[in-house]
Amino acid sequence: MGLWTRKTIQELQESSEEGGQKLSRHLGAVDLIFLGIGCIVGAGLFSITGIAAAENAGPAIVISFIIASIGCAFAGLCYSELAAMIPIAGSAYTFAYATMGELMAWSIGWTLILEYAIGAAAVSISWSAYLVSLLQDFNLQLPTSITASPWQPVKLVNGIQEYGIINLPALLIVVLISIILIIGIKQSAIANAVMVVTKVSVTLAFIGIGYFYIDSANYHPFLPSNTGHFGEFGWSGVFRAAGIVFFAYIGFDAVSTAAQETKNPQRNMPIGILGSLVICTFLYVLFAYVMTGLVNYKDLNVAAPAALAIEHTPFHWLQWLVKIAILTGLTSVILVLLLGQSRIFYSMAKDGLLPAFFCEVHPKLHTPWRSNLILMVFVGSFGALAPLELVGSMTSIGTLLAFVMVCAGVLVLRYLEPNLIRPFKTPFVPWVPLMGICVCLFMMFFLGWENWMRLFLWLVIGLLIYFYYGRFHR
Ligand code: ALA
Repeated sequence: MGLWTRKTIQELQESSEEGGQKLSRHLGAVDLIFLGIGCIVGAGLFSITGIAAAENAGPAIVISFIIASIGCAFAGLCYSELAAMIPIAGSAYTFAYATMGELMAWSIGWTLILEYAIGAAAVSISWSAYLVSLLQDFNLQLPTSITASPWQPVKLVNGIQEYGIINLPALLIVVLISIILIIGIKQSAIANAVMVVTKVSVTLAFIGIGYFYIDSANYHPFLPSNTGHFGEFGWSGVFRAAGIVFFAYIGFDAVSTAAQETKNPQRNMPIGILGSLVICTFLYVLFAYVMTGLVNYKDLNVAAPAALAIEHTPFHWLQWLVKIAILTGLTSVILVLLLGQSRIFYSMAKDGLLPAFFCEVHPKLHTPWRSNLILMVFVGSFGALAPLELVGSMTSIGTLLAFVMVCAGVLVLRYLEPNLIRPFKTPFVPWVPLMGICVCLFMMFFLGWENWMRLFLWLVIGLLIYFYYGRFHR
């Protein structure tokens, strides 16, 4: 047993079906596309787009969305190959165990915390902003001190900037969802479909209505010139914004965790992963185009920019409907991210890399309740105290690293086990995985050194835990 010990695909399949818990294959391609969109459309579109347009790219944010989608398409093809071949919940962590060994699997599992847990915190901050904005429509004004982080500037109506003390609504939604997860929730395909239809309808309505009120003056300049600082407008800004709005695409990889429950994963996994990506790319580009056409990009640095954009149409009454739909959509994303995180912790604890209480299932509720409680405290604290930009960028850089490893995993496994049956093959290997690695690294590079430092620190903490704990308990 060494750092590079790999689990064979057969071992992974056997351990996933231990105890006779075999999941039934009932999901089809359309279900997977709904699942994908359910996890994907959220804070990235409804909040982060505005911030990235205001600070990095201007209206050229639409180009950033296209660049991010290209990286995701390459990674999506690699996810499809591994998910069809290793159809087990655990996502990139499990793939890494099969391809690059224990140390890499641990590192990826550790990195996935940035994607799922920190990602959930980011979405909770966006949720809070939309709640505050909705309450304002009903003349209920919550003070900034309890609705924003101490590091998040909030622009008041009179133009004054204020900082908060704690973001209570963000904390509240994390607590509520954690309680639901502990009690046990069976997310039916129908409930998910309803939320997706609501979210997509609102997005389409925003695009359809907003299009007619675009002020073309807002597109000049389309690509504002660089301020002299790397990543602030100009092309470096467009690329940095691509790394930031990459957040909006996160979630298509969560489709791969449903591989075990999918009929004919060989055909349906790629359709689910890539189909949801294509639909979201289409929606995102149009949404960003309309948003930056309605509001001058300089004014979009608010946490609820879609609401601000609607104020620029005569349909003010639509605002609260749109906000309720966005709140529902964001709730589903937080739920799926927290659920996914507890599943990944569960797999890691089962392998002994994390303490056993992470996979302890409540005898009556049948949920990993301790894991959910710990996550509630961790994610809740980030939601309550961190600014959206910080957690959003950390989520993006962590997820990009996981995608790089998944692309590399395809190459490694093709080399080590060329004869394995691959129900779905990534086309043009090695080029597609290599392009995936390059585009994701490229976006990571533009996220700036502060985020690299945070990622580095995070990995160092992870390695310390592995060398002082995981290695002895696996
Ligand atoms: N893609 C998800 C969102 O934007 C995480 O909220």
